[in-house]
Amino acid sequence: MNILILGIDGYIGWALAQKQLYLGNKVFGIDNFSRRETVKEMGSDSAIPIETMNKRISKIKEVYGNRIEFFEGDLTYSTFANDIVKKSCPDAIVHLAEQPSAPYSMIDQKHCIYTHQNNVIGNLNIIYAMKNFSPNSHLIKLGTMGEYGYDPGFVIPEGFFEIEYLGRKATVPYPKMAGSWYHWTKVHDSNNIMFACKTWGLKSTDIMQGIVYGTRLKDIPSYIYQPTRFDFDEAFGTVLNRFCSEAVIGHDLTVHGAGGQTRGFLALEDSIQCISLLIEKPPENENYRVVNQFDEQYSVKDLANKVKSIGDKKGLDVTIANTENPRKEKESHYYKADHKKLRDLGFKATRTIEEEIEYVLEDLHPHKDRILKNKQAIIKKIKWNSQVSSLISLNPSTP
Ligand code: USQ
Repeated sequence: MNILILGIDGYIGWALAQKQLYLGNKVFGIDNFSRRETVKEMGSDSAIPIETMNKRISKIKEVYGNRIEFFEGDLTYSTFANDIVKKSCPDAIVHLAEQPSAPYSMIDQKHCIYTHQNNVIGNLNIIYAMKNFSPNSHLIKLGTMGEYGYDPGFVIPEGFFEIEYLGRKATVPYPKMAGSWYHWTKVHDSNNIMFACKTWGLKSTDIMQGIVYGTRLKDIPSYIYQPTRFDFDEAFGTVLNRFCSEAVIGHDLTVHGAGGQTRGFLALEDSIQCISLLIEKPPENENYRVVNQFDEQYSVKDLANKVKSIGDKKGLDVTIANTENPRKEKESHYYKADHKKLRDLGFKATRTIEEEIEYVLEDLHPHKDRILKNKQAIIKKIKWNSQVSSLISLNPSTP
């Protein structure tokens, strides 16, 4: 199969590319390197060292020959989106090329607008490129569980649910109640994709993914596997990856408020497993399929306690600090979401979260100095309710 990975240089993209090559597929990848730039803007760097794309690709070619091709470019330019879709003749397009950070989108007006332009316009360009040049491809789009919101008060279904109103029943999309500008861009993308599937008969799986953590991929031998990036700064580090990085350098685990926020979580390995399953098994009886992609739910407090108990056993002497929550979130909330479809397709978690935390702590240990060097980037400075105005750039490149 030809797999086009948009955002191949990112945390998930680089791991997915290697898995797809390992499975025997041909990979076309694009990236504009904005993640490297925005993490630098946060005063940080990947804890695990990563190579330049040139080096990444030449090492990959030593193993897999010409089964990989890379193109640098920006999806907000429609000609680039068209060219890459024409060149790759993709069976599946995996769209990971978006600005992925909620805090980053909340910095100020400029970062909010950049996130919208990059995500919403890039996604529309891909939809149009598919319609015009590859209408039979399967678009696998990375959305987020955060599209639904976190405190709707009842169980979150997978995309659609049946309601009864004034005596009539209908199946409708579940209402979206996102909690950051970033999460809203994913809602806009979902609506646009749903409309394109309905109107033009395109085929897509919209993944509502939970929070991803971890460093490893099981199947690929370590002499072939090239590590993916691992962020811990306030914008691009997700909560469990941050807690592990904090534990390794003896920094307090930064639990927001009482840590009562609950989310669905999944290991990097399992995110790749799920996306690979979706590539293999496109939707059959529907054009627009929504899956909730996570393994288990945990509260932030549960995760901090797990990292403390595993870290302490390794002699790290982990401390937990409840800090003021910079976000607009409830202290605690009811949270339960369906996640059956991927299990029905064959998904089974590779490891327990405890095993994964142990591996992350082990993998970060040799790079402790890299985390210490950028320690100031851990501290939260971005607040949901204190936007400062700044000049708006309407240039769709990184701010
Ligand atoms: N949190 C802490 N301490 C920290 C960092 C975060 O208590 O040091 C808390 C946050 O307040 C929040 C929870 O942990 O309640 C999750 O925060 P996060 O930064 O790990 O996750 P989030 O901002 O929701 O976004 C991440 C990814 C995003 C993805 C999303 C999936 O950055 O790309 O879409 O997870 S989900 O959360 O299910 O929407």
